[in-house]
Amino acid sequence: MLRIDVITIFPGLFEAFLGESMVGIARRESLLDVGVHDLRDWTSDRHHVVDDAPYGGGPGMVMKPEPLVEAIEAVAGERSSGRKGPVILLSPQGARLDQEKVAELAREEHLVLVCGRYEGVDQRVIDLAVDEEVSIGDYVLSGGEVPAMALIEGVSRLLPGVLGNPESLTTESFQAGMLEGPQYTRPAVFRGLEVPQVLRSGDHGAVERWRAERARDLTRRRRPDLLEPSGEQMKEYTP
Ligand code: 4GX
Repeated sequence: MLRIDVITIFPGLFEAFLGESMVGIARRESLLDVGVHDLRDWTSDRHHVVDDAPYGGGPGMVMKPEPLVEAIEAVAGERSSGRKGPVILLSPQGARLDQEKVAELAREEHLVLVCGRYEGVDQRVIDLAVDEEVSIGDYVLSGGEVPAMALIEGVSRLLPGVLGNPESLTTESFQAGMLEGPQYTRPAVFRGLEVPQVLRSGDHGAVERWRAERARDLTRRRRPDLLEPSGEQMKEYTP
């Protein structure tokens, strides 16, 4: 079973998320274990302060190192001595999260997710206690909590036994690295718009070829970077 521990100053943000949908099911079926920890539990001052002004001046605040390093070491162990998996800081400075990375993380035994707020964390936290930095994309959020949830959801659905339908993963690996084409369900005609005839033909081979062509076409038009045959952006992943 995968264990994920989250360190945050907003543990309440995770409550509904962890109880609902596939993540909730995975936890209830003991395929996933998640612990959420309030960083303020590792403060020792009366006001549970976790931030301070940046050296050198400038706007905003920085997360101070003492509570964060204490929390990480309490939850993950020390970097030298026998951690069971990486400590990951969610950060715009991190390596972009993609499906290959999600699949790699799903094979770990233990993940510790550190959610930063404010302008970021004291660099010594990263130097002393963080193994990797991960970003979910080039846009600015207010904290690492939503990125942590994105990572947890991506990882959870790859855990063995989580998917109700084990075929979904096979289909996905076949479609690996491409966008999915259009999907339809009943009714066959809705407000004058028809479901493509091939999908109702019962010809499974024709359906498969049509879907492959729609996927390739859409990917070429919307995300040509995913098809680029040579170069850094072409990535293989196995769920
Ligand atoms: N993908 N943010 C983190 C504070 C912060 C800054 C630096 C650690 C280091 C984000 C993203 C993101 C905003 C979360 C700044 N913490 N994280 N936060 N995009 O924008 O991961």
